[in-house]
Amino acid sequence: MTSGEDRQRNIEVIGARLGLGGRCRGTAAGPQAIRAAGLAERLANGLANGSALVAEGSRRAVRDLGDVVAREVPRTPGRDPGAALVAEVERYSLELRAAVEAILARGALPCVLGGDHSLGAATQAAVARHAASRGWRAPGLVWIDAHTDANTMETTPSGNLHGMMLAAIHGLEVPAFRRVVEGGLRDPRRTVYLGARDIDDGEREIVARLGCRVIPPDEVRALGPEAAVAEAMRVAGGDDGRFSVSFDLDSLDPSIAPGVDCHVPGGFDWETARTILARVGRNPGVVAVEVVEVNPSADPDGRTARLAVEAAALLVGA
Ligand SMILES: [Mn+2]
Repeated sequence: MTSGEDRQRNIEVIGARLGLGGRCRGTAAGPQAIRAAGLAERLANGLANGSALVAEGSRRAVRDLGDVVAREVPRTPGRDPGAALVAEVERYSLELRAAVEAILARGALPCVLGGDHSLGAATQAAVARHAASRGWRAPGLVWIDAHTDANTMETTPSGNLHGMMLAAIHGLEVPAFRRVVEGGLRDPRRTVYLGARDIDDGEREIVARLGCRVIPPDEVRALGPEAAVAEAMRVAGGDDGRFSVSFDLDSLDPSIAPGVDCHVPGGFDWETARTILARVGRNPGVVAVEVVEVNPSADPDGRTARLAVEAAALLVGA
């Protein structure tokens, strides 16, 4: 990895207009809400202010590719979401995976806006597939979330696919993501969860068996955010330093970020999250960024979307 080169990567934003994997469909409008809250302006200002450090002519550009759009299909009530929904999530995920792989092939930094977290199968598989095409090992993963998203169809209490994509990406069988993760599996020993505090019993067993590192909010508070994120990046970075990062707004406390799909008390305050996000964004090993689960229907004053803007900007180093 050549850090100087990596820090000058252009940024390509892509929206995942997807809500099929969640409890409600409101997150499909997340990308538009993040843009409306000023993402382009924040990125432009952040990069302009940092440009004194960068040689003239090498300023990083930002390009917004628009959205990858899921079709509306009905969900079957109960634990099995139904064949139609599973088929659409698979079709959608393959389209998004190709789009993220194309960004990586251009040498740019993908910034994926969501959208329900099932989109992570596509983003994270794309990262590993791109790495394989370069002869690199699969990068690690820093997953900032109230949840571990590691259920399978056998363990899920809800049947919602946004809670299963990391089981698939770590090699467990989840039919909706079987094709999506082909060639794109990740090494669970390089996956670190920051902020997980709502973990189902079956998931807890899976995450422990896989060997993922879980740093719950209490441990982040005990270590301090600087030390916690340093540990997360050390484990995820492995020998080569490369990792991707996924930021679910529900990692924040619902009192400051109400506009999400699943509200879990006891989350990060903004100062803690800001410290973590800024530290990640300064690491030259970051290969892809996701900011997900913004639900505008639960965010009437737009405060969660504004935090998502700030999170995205910090994660891409702007
Ligand atoms: Mn979550």
